[in-house]
Amino acid sequence: KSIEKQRQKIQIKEIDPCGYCNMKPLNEIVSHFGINANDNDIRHLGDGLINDTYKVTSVQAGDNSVYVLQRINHHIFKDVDKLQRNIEIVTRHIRCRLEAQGVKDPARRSLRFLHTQDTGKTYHFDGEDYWRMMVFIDNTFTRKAVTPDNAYRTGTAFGEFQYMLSDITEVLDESIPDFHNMEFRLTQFRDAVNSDIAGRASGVSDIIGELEHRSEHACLAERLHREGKLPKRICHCDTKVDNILFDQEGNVVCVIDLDTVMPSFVFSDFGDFLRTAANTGKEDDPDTANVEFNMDVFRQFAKGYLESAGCFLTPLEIKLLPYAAERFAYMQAIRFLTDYLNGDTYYKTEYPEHNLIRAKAQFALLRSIESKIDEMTDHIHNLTHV
Ligand code: GN1
Ligand code: MG
Repeated sequence: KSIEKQRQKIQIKEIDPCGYCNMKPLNEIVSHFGINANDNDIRHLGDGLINDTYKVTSVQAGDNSVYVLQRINHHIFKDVDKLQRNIEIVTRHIRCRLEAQGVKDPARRSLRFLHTQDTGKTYHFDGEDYWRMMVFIDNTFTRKAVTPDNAYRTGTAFGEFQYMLSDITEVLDESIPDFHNMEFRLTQFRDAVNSDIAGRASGVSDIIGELEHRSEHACLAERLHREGKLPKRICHCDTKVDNILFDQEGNVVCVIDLDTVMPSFVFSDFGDFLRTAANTGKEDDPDTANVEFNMDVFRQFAKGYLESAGCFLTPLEIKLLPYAAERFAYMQAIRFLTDYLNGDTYYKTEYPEHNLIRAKAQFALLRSIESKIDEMTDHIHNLTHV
């Protein structure tokens, strides 16, 4: 039933043909990639907040292929050339691995980007905006909600994604520098507290104190890395359930949304998924009594993740998976509160206290996670004996 709903949602979004973006005719844009499309064969797709996305049906004789066109948000991803280089390396590597394993239909299991005819690059710059095109993977669906079952499948998918990338020899760039660097996020936070540009710091001294109190523990990964005990690996860094394409039977087909793929601690993928998916409340729940850490989702996600990633993780990485959940609730509380103190310049807000409400909800989630660390540790131990 939920697949049917998703399908209806996708169809509704695809109704409105969309010939222009930012006053630019989109069929002119796609022609740089060698694709011919009429205005009404280009439609809005999905509801991403960062990039603008369109579905394009080619009208070329002999080619009724379907593609995805995206305008890349280069205010967030400032170096598009490096961004696309990362994505090309990763998708090529995954495809080679899948081909070597002899999996059925490797072309559907990894994103494929088109090259422009003029520069041969996988993006087109029109003097103002950056565009890219990829092949549309048909008969797949995204899901918004997390159940223990899709948490398990999502865990195996993100674990396998990391596993397939664990032997890449090229060095990838950070498409957003210091994106998941906790020490850097704390520096930004402390700068915001000290400059107090919006005059909001005195009203939130309690939560500032609570977060400061936990700051050393939150930076454990950075310290272990400096001591040479914890590696960085290629991670997805935006592990939401809606960044996975499922088929009609609920099997995982492909991991998408690769903009934030970069070197990070494996905790990024494990922790950020649980931060979003294992919260019984909303990310911005005004009633923190709704917010709790859902252990069923944790158990299923951890099981799936370890089944596919357990083979390459070090014992220390495995042992610290419960810390990963803490780290990301903490990091997001810091990021929301920083934005509140800066006068709401990064995240879109719907009302003046929105970022503070978000920070408080993330802090409530953190408290719940803290109360379950022992239970989580036991579960990981039972799965792996680490
Ligand atoms: C941003 O809007 P969304 O879900 O793509 C942010 C994430 C945060 C998230 C919090 C590039 O992601 O890191 O976890 O908001 N992405 C960026 O809701 O900053
Ligand atoms: Mg997405």
